This record gives sequence, structure tokens and C-alpha cells, in this order.
Amino acid sequence: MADYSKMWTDLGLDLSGHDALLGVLGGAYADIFLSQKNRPEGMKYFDFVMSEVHGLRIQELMDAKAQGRKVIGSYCVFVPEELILAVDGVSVGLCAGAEFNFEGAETVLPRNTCSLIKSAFGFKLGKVCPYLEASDVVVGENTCDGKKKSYEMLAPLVKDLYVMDMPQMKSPSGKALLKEEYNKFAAKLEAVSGKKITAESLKKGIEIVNAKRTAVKRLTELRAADPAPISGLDALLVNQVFFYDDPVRFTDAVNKLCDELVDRVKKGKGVFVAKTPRILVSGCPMAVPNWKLPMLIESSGAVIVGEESCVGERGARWMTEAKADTVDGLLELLTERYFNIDCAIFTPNPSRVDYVKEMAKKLAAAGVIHYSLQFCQPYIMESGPVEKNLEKSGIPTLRLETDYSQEDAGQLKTRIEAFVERLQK
Ligand code: BJ8
Repeated sequence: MADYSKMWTDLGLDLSGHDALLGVLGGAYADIFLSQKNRPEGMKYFDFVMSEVHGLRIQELMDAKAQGRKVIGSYCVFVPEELILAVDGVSVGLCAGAEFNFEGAETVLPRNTCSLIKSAFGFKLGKVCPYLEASDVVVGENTCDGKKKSYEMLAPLVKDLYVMDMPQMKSPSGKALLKEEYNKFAAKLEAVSGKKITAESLKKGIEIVNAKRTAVKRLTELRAADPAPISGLDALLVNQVFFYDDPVRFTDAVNKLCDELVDRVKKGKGVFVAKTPRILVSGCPMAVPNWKLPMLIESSGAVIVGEESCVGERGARWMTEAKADTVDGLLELLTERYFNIDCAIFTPNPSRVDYVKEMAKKLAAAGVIHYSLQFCQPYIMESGPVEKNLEKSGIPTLRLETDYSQEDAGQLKTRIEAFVERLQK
């Protein structure tokens, strides 16, 4: 990587903390990803993106800002990238997946906060996330209580925090609330960018994001093959890069990867041998560099064939129809699309478990591992009924609760290995 110290200093990063983070990240990446066998050639692009995730991509964001474009950072898949693109903005995901500066985070947050939120605060207080520092606006959303309340603490730490309200029920009034929030968010984007959202610019944004989601869906479908043409780790990485990369370039890279996978499937070539126990992971999102669980699963004699997660199918599954000629009409269709998302913050949330079953069937998964982050009330609460429902339908299920530390890795591995043995029987 070139020397980006000046750019990082200009962004206000703490260089020694940042170096330490990149050192750990680079080492983990080499051990977990580069050591895999039979990786598709198309993963080279994603290796490159990861090697430059705090370098070249940040340089691109800075260049975009210099041209007057706004960088909008967000923490949730309910924040529509389509609207950001409609004002020629750049959308970046800010969710953090590393146990970094949790001591700092715990000075402002309760200890029993989920790792995802603590990590976001650890990054902010430790000044190590160039995406967060480059963001002109940071968008929060009133999803779970943890995020909702933590934004009150985040507000004084960032230059412009914008919080969207969120419905909690899939009712007509819930949908109307979401549309109203998208209207307000559109107005906020117009105000910060100085650009008006038109039906054309919104249609263009919708097309770009639909193409990106279609490419990722193609990848999901190809994973139905046995032997699996790509590892779960690599597929997760693609889903993680989804939130950082230029959307058009990303779509192209995913489609090229998929072309290669089509060929692999035709030739019966895979990353693991045929009949390797196939697992679907369902639950909380896994942000970069949260690779602990997939790494443990795929080093325990199983392959992950899908992720029912916001960094995965739940984030990419629905498309937005662009069949309207007014901004309001398109906003309605956008709301329609996003209102489908079956995040566990909704009550009740029956469509999620139905879709886990559907995914397991489509991807020929032998079992499901339900992953919850410790202290994540919505997903932990849902995990019991989800497990019961899946087991009743004949789908073996393992419920795991963990955090970002490595302390429980041995214990998790023992439980995963026992589960894989159950699947083999
Ligand atoms: S749409 S899953 S991205 S809210 S792990 S912070 S839920 S306590 S991330 Fe999410 Fe949007 Fe829903 Fe998806 Fe809270 Fe749980 Fe922490 Fe979580």
C-alpha cells in the first residue's frame, strides 16, 4: 500500500492506533482468507479492495469530496443508498466488526452493549476509522434500543448526525412512517448536497443499487451447487465489501466472479469436496472484520452456503421497482421495498423464520447456525422461537451467542464440531 499518512493525518486519525488496527487486520486477513485453498480467481479483486480499504478507497472518497460530492455514512440497511446516489452522494457503511478500544467505548456506553455498537464507538473515540471521519453526514436509525440510545452519545462526537425514526410493526401506519422518514431524509440530502432529487436521478440511483443487489443474489444462487463453488468466508467478504466499494465497479466484479463460478459449477469444481456438511448462518450482521464464526465453521469440516443476515440475503434480497415517473411515486416504491426487511426489531416478525426455511431448502443446507451478538435483545429473543420452528420442520439448528473477542473461540469450536457431527449422521 502506498503511503497515505498525510491523508490519514488530515482526516484526524490517530496514526499509531490506526497502524495497530491495520496490522491486526492485515495479519488476520492473510491467515483467514489468503490461506484458503481453491479460491476463485475473481476473489483477487476483493483481496485488492481489502488491501486498500483504508487507502485507495479513502483517497477516492476524498477526491469525490473535493468535487463537491457528499459522503454519507450509515449503520443500517434501512438507509436507502438509492437516495444518496440521487444527489450524487457516496454511501458508505460504518458498522464496525473489530474489538478495538472497548475500554474507551465503555466510558460512554454500558458494558452490556452489543459488540457492534461498542466497536463503532471504539473506532470513533480511538480515531481509527477513515470512513467515519470522511463522512459529511452520519445517519443513525431508531432500530434496536442499543443503537437508538447510543446515537444520543454519538451526536456530540460527529459533525452532523442525522437520525431517522423507524417503525416497529409491519402495519399501514408503520409503512406510512417509513415513507415519511424517507421523505425527510431526501430533504436532508438535498440540503447538504445542494442538489435536487429528480425522478431521473432517483431512477438512476435505483438502477445502480438494483444491479448491485442482482449481482449479489446471483452469487447466493450459485452457492446452491454441491460442491460449493465458493467458501462462505469469501462470499461473506463480498457481502461486506458491498457496503464500501463504488457500486458500479463492485457490481462488475461480482458478476465476473459469478461467471467464473458458473463455469466451476458446470465442471463440478468446488472449494470443499462434494457432500461436505452445508450450513446456513442466520442472525446478526457480520461487519468487517468480524470473521470469527465463519472461520470456526469452515475449519470444522463444514461449508457455509448462505447468510440470512443484513450483511447477506436480508440486505440484498428485494429489488425496487422503478415503475413511476414522479419522485413521490418512486419514494413509495422505495418504501415498499425497504418495508419488507425482516429485521428482528419488528414485532411480530414471522416472515424471517419462513425465509430461513426457504433459504435452507433452496441452498440445500443441512442445518442452520443462529448467530446472535451478546446483549442483542432482538436477535437473542427471536433465536428461541426460530430454533423451535426450524427443528420442528426437520432442520437441525444450533444457537450461538458470542461477541468479538477470541476468548470463547475454543468453546464455540467444540459446539460447532459437535453440530457438524450431528449433521453428518
Ligand atoms: S436492519 S439487523 S442493520 S438494525 S446487533 S446494533 S440489532 S443490539 S445491527 Fe441491524 Fe438494521 Fe436490523 Fe439489519 Fe442492535 Fe443487535 Fe447490536 Fe444490531
